[in-house]
Amino acid sequence: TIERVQYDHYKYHPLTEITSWMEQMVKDHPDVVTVVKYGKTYESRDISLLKIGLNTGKEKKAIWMDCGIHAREWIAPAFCQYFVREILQTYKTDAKMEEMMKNVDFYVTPVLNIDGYIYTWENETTRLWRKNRSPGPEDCACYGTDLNRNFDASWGTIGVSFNCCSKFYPGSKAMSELEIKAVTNFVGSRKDSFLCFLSIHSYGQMLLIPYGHPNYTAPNYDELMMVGQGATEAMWKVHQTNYTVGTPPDVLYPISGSATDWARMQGIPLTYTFELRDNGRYRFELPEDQIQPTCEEAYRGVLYIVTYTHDK
Ligand code: ING
Ligand code: ZN
Repeated sequence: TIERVQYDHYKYHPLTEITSWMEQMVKDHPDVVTVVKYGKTYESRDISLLKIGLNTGKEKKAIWMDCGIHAREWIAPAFCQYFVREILQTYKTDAKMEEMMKNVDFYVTPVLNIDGYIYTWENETTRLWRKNRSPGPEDCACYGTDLNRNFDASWGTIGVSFNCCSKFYPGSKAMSELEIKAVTNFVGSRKDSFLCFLSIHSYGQMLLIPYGHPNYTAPNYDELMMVGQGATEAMWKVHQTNYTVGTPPDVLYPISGSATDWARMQGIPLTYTFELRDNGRYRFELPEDQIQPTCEEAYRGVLYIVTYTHDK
């Protein structure tokens, strides 16, 4: 008999392995998981998500999670994969998770910035690449747009640099990038079904709520803060890791054009950016022995938000 080797969730994986893992998830759970290709990257690779939920024949609500919008934040794709494994294991024995899987579809993109992610796997000199890999404007020799500055949300107004060599280059215009067109088309065309939009980054141990622009306040600011506090308390209980909740201008720096600001502006009520471990020691090169504890605590935080959203 052939014994299938277990996927090691506590290592970082190159894109080819993540892609075969996604296909394996569909084979292992054909009634619950499907792969949806919803766009192409600049280098013509497919952008795919896993749609996860129990088929009830009824119309379902939706929850969004993207990981790896920034190439070097390797813990983020690792978390998306851990999250998928956990919910697929839990719903069979846990009545609450089963209920949520009946009412909600989870749309999980393990790696959004695929070209950038592959580039960070090339060699040591490219390991800390952040942006995608589209060429800059004609008069510029540099590559890449910061995908988390390219959304149509006060685009280009704060926390960006129009030097196309900068890490924070927002692109030539809002939604100029294929990766962002893919997300905004997919989510925008079913925005009334999305209850919650989560975007996973590292590092800094923060839970960021909209808006990134200091001039705007979300209409449900109090709710976002309250649920965020609950999530960070749940995360603290796992390994006593501190996470700070707040808007980017209050706890980090002001920004424009982010995914979660765009999603909140679309009317999705609960949108959060997770900044996973660590606090600055290893930064984007979080050692593999921290993958498990980081995922365990982040899972509790996500579950807190998802449960609140579902029960509301
Ligand atoms: N940090 C985020 C960034 O895009 C952020 C911080 C995200 C601020 C979303 C506001 C909204 O700069 C990292 N590490 O990418
Ligand atoms: Zn990031």
